Amino acid sequence: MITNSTGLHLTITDPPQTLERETGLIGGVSVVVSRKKLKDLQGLFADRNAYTLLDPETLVYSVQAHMPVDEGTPGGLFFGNTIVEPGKVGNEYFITHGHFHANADRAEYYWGVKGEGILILMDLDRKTWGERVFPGSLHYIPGNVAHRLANTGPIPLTVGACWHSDAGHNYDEIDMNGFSARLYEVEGSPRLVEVCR
Ligand code: PAN
Ligand code: ZN
Repeated sequence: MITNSTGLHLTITDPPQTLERETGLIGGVSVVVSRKKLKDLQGLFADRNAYTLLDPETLVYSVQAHMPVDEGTPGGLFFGNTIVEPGKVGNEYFITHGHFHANADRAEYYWGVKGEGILILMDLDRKTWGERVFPGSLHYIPGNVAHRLANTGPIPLTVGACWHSDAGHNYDEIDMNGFSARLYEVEGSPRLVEVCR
């Protein structure tokens, strides 16, 4: 929805959207929701055996996005949240798919709302590192850096995000080559473990 401001001269209205501070959820118009279950994330987790033993209908994460302009519009912004459920496949925490942006130099902000996790980042040299996510954490994701969330806690991890409407998503690179490290629970704590290729 693009507001045509000419009809608004001297009016005072409620905003078309709301943001619930406690939950990070967006209410109002132009909000799209997507959900990823285990069955939608084939090949994402390292332990294929553990994956096949889990219920394919298990929800892994959901995304709410407020998209006031068409995807691909230069100069606009999208605002959303991701909720990653608690869980593991083998010793690997539940994660989002992860992506570079299709317009690779587009940056993004994430911030922690609820729960605890790790934001996993990888640059074009395939160097991978993590930032702890917690309520109040703020994360600047530079352009050309792939990003993925992992829930390392016992409750759903809610993370807010704001990104360019012409950023797009490049999932192919991650489908082909993955991240160079995976986040496992090792001796009770999250650890990034380099992937042998
Ligand atoms: C986020 C992500 C969201 C889901 O809104 O799209 O966390 O992750 P995947 O897109 O990797 O499945 C974002 O980074 N947008 O650019
Ligand atoms: Zn992104």
